[in-house]
Amino acid sequence: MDRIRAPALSYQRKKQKGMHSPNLSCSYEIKFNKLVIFIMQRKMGKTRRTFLMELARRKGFRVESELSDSVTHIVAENSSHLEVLDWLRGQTVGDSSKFELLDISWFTACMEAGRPVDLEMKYRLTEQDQSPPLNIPESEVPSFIASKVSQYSCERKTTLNNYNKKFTDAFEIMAENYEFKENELFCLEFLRAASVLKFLPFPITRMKDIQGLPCMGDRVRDVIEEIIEEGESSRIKEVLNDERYKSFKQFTSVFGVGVKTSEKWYRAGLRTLEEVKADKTLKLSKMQKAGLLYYEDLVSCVSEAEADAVSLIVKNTVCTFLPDALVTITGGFRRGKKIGHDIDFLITNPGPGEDDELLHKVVDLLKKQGLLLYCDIIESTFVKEQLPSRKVDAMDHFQKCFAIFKLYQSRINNSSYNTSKNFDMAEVKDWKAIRVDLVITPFEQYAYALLGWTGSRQFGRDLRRYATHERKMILDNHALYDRRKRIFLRAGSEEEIFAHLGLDYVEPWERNA
Ligand code: DCT
Ligand code: MG
Repeated sequence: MDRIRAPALSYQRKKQKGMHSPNLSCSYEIKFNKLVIFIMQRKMGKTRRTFLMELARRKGFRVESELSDSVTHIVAENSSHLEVLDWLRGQTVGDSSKFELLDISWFTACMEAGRPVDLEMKYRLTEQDQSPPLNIPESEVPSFIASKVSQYSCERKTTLNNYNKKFTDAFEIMAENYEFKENELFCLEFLRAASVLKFLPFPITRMKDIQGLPCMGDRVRDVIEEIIEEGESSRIKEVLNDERYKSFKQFTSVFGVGVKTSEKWYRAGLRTLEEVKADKTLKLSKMQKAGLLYYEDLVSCVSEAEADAVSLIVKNTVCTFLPDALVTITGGFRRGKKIGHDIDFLITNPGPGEDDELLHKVVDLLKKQGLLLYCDIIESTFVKEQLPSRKVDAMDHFQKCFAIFKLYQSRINNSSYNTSKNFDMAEVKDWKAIRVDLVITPFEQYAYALLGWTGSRQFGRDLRRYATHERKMILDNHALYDRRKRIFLRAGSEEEIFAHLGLDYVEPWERNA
């Protein structure tokens, strides 16, 4: 028997190679007369449907392009029993109960077997399909109904417990590749899909598991399908082997290097960081020079113990000048992550009056103590009463400092730092370079700044998108503006901001979207 791959996969391969759709005028001998198949285009797309129909005909099945009373088996993909019945109600056929309603997995099994396979329960679309897939942990079942999953991550509670890492890692590689190509739309498509799968309370093992979920476009589904069927994705492998991706990945891992600089270096013929370092004609910014100088330390992750140690230094230094100041760790560490690429701090003064010089004083003292390897202070560009920014990824207007701290091992709790005098200290590097962001915010904007800087990035993007599209409001890291009432909505806490938006409160550790 000519064993074939699952049809979806062959379809993908053809699509990758840019092959044309098969010639439908060919006629094939019908081997299985007892059944007449109709494949629903809904949630499948025309090209895939055409391909599957052709495949089945080639295998000797009778497949109708139009739904008629002669059809016996209806095949649907990513559709529930209820959705198929709804669709059938709109068609001009007699009694719809005469059709066998089947999931695409039945069709796939037939194609693999080269003959019609039994209509086992697992292939049938039944009313029970409205309930979640069988592999969901019992305790999670009541809270999970795919069609109720919001397209906005701010309406989902996403902890760090990711059951679908192999898919979300793949999506993040796809997204990164599109980011390098400055294709924002496709990049966001994969980031949103990754965010939905991070929320799922079970690992997906079959296409049916993503049925009804938002943000599962064709490109995303193709990757999922391949990983389910083959354990890995050929697209991801292609990206990981792509010369441009590999170079951009290296370049953008340097502090101060973004897509624009990477593009410039790549166009200049540079491919690796060694080549960048060796090229004396390149004009590097101060930030990029520091990024290259401390590269090894900066690419190694920051641990929680290191974050605590830096936090102590920052708090002590700030309090020397403003004893009542509030210093808060934000970013991934506030969301409960155990490691990060940097440490983000928000600094605010709840007392009366502001000290515009605070950040400069803090930085000067840290420098004097030999604790700063690099710093770049950006002054505030905030203008009172200006409308929040509509740009989803725009930088905010706070005064801030992008720094590299010199963290001595001796300051880290439980460090394995060896204080023995037996070896020559001059030979040993007893510190680590650590990326730190210090952000100064006026107290009345603190709640908005905290919400924005806690992230995750995707959570923040969706909050802003939700505010714009669902509430006619504009949200950024400084304020929330109600466009209908034409007023700014004040908030003293994150809870109040969620309430203004009409959203249930989401705890920081549930924002890992
Ligand atoms: N953020 C922001 N404006 C910026 C930069 C960041 O509002 N100009 C938000 C988005 C997420 C949060 O601040 C922290 O940013 P990162 O440090 O980049 O992300 P992270 O979640 O802390 O992740 P990591 O662990 O990699 O640092
Ligand atoms: Mg961070």
